[in-house]
Amino acid sequence: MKYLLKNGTVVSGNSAEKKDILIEGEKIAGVGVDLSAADAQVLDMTGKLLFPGFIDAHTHFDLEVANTVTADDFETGTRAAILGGTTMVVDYASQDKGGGTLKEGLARWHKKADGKCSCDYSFHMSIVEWNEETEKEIRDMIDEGITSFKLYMTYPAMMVDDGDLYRIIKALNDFGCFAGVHCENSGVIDALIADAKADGRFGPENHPLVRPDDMEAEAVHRLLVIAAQADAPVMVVHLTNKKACQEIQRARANGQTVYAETCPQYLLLEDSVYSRPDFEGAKFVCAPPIRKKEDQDCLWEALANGEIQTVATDQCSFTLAQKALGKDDFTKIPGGLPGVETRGTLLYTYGVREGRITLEQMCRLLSENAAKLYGLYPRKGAILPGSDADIAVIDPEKESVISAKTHAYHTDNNPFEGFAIRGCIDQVFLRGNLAVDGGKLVKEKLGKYIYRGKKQM
Ligand code: DUC
Ligand code: ZN
Repeated sequence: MKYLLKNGTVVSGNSAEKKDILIEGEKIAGVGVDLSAADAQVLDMTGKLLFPGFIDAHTHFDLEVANTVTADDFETGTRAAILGGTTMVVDYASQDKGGGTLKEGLARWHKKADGKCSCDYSFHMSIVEWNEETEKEIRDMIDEGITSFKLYMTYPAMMVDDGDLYRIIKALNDFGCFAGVHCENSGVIDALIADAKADGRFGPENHPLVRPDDMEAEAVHRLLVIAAQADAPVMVVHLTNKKACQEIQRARANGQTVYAETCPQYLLLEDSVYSRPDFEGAKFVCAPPIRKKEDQDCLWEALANGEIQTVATDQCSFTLAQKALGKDDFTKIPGGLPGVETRGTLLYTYGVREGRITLEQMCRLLSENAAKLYGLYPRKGAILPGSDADIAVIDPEKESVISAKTHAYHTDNNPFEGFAIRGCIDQVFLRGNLAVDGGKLVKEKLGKYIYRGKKQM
């Protein structure tokens, strides 16, 4: 199939210009002014914004959390993703503690995802145990197209100690790979939870109190000191607050390579959500927790000045019935929020429209930088001849309001309920296939597993 997209504003990381795009089969065949192709279907894109398909490099579909499984699996989750302009997700596969291998973890995640995805997909590999065998498996993972890894400094079933953090970060760098790290201080969180329970405090309003910004910043600091010792780059995932940002600034000032990711919930929601009546605060329980206005301001500034490289979602959805597992004890509330469907339109509405970031920065944050970090550029993350024809089309004139009544997730609540959206996803091309048209999913399950190379930034 050939498409000629005429007169849209084509956005890249450094320009937003009126151009035509010619799509042939799965690829972009040409980008320029006044293109023509006799046999192509012509689509008028006047007034529309055309971005390289968004990449969400932080999702959790079909994941067991707190004795339940996320409401969205790869089928429903990637449907929501592509409706939101996301043409590729990088989910987290995981090794099992107690002798599990990386290969077993990868096979398990392929089983969850293969044949079910409506957008392209890959995995990061979570390393939860480190030994000689695991180290040997890094090479196997690279052969399988996995070049990024995840490490946890909290969650007993996942976390590695500081010594292994050092060893793993160093070994990954020797292979030209790196890890994204969940930074929170596990021991202090446990102690604060014990204090809350001893005081008889069991409601969701306690969630942010037991996972304070200082303890995230402390973990970021420790990670970065360890990374300096290993002389290796590292990424801080789901960065939430000002003090943690300052730790990253400090490390960079010392010459370290540090990448950072944040998520829309940390840019747009405040910690007062945890005190909403009738257990509504449970909807927002995620780790790290949602912070304060001054933290939001700091994160927006860091997006605008390039200190944060990507906005992902940490998509991890649960129904209200699942959240109610923690009705009598907030520590039993499964942690996570949905987000893949609204990341692009929220960033456009509250970032670009409100003058906090430019269209070009939005492109870098949602697509280009993730493609470069995760070894996909310029196949993904770019609208260039030879790139996959993954294109997210925004109609800036269309408006909507986010609601659980109309969203595509397999869940009955949305953390951004009631948020006005100005600029909706109109069309989405996935490798040359028109998968979303007029905001509706018209082609499902076209997603392919994508083998990734090494980082390019
Ligand atoms: N945080 C969550 O809230 N859910 C899943 C994983 C994570 O890090
Ligand atoms: Zn996560």
